[in-house]
Amino acid sequence: MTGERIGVFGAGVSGIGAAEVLVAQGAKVTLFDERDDEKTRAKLQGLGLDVELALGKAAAERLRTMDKIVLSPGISIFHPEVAAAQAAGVEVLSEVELAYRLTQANVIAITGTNGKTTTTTLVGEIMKSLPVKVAVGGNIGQALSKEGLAVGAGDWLVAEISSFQLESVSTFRPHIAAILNITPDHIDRHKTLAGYIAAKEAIFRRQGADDFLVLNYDDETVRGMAGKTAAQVFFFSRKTQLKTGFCLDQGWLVANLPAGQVKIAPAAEMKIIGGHNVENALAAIACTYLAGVPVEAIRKALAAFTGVEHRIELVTTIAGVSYYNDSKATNPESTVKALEAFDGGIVLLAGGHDKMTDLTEMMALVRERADELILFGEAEARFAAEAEKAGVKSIRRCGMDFGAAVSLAHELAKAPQVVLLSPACSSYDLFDNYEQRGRVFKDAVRALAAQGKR
Ligand code: UMA
Repeated sequence: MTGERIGVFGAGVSGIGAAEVLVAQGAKVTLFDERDDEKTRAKLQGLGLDVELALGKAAAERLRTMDKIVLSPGISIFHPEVAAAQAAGVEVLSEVELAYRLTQANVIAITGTNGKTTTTTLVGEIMKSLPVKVAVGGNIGQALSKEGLAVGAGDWLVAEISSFQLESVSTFRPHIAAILNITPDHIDRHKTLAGYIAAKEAIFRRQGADDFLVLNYDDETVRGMAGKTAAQVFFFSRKTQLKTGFCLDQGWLVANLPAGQVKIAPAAEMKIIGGHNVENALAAIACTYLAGVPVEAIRKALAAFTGVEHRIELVTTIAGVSYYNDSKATNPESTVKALEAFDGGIVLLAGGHDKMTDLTEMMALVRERADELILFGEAEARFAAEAEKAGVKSIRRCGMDFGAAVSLAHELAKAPQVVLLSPACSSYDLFDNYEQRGRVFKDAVRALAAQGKR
């Protein structure tokens, strides 16, 4: 791309990463963003990148004068200026396609509606036991093009891939791809469920007989993709004993292969909990086993993995009570997932900025699985009323005092109960973001642990 005029559209994480990489390759880069305000301008100028800035709605018209456009995931291929440029013969590629064209490393790519980040992180952790370099990036929050240049031939690039990023790929061919599950999502962007599925399928569209495709046998849509690929398919299943594939057998995560069974790890050794995490672990095991990681190394990395920060993350155990940080749960659906991960005995911390969501399903599960519901933040009154309506046993309110809520949970919880922060609300009433809320929770829990009161 040396000397080419490349327009990078979107000056977020993805676009800034792509611009950096392209400048280093000797391209003439114009960085487009439809936002044009002082803050954006100052931020972009402060990066010190050797790029031309084209900010504002009108500037986007110049996209059609570029040789190529690298598209950030948040921008649709149906964007009028992108469509116009394409019609004018300009090649449009996603930032993931750019990453693939530039990297020398072997690629493992993971997609699905849910569980992508946990599985990608776990795959990265397991791959790090190999004596080569491993980089992790993509939808997980790092520009894949930058990560892809940090690793070389014989190394591995582990990529979390969203449907957005698969919209404009043309040569992308991961050596190992995994599809975890598909439920309707991002329909506003892809127009139909079929459009969303078609975007996801681009992850394996160019794979060949030397490549591997890992599919969830328990998900009918995903299972059906086996008939659409040239790659070698390996299924994983939490629910079915597969003749060939990765599944559970008498408490062990196993690989049933033509040559016989390989026992990988006892499920009880896993620190990440819940049925969905068994699926994530099986997918990660399949990817890494196929990449050649020795069984002992997979077992060790899996046993050490405490999950992704802020997603049912085990913080510590105090006097037999385990504390989990699920601050990423900013809606009731996510909190339902967390509640389902435990059989019962939950001391639940919930509340925050009220998004006026429907709490019916969540509160029914709170009644079933939580011994205590401790509420905080702006949503407290509505949550308390809904909980009462659902027949939740014990409801306590701490107002705007998050610290008091954590202390109360600590006071009330007795082993084998667990304390779970899974707010079902956004954090903006008391915190900058959910990450800060999670960190404040973890600090408070660790301070209580250090006091050694119980
Ligand atoms: N912009 C325009 N015009 C538009 C839309 C956006 O100019 O029509 C500009 C915005 O003003 C902004 C920039 O584009 O400055 C933002 O680009 P972006 O939305 O692609 O965001 P990035 O910061 O580049 O982050 C993206 C992914 N975001 C999305 O897919 C929406 C991140 O995934 C990803 O981690 C990052 O690249 C690095 O690869 C986030 C996400 O929400 C986590 N993903 C979705 C999901 O998981 O459901 C798919």
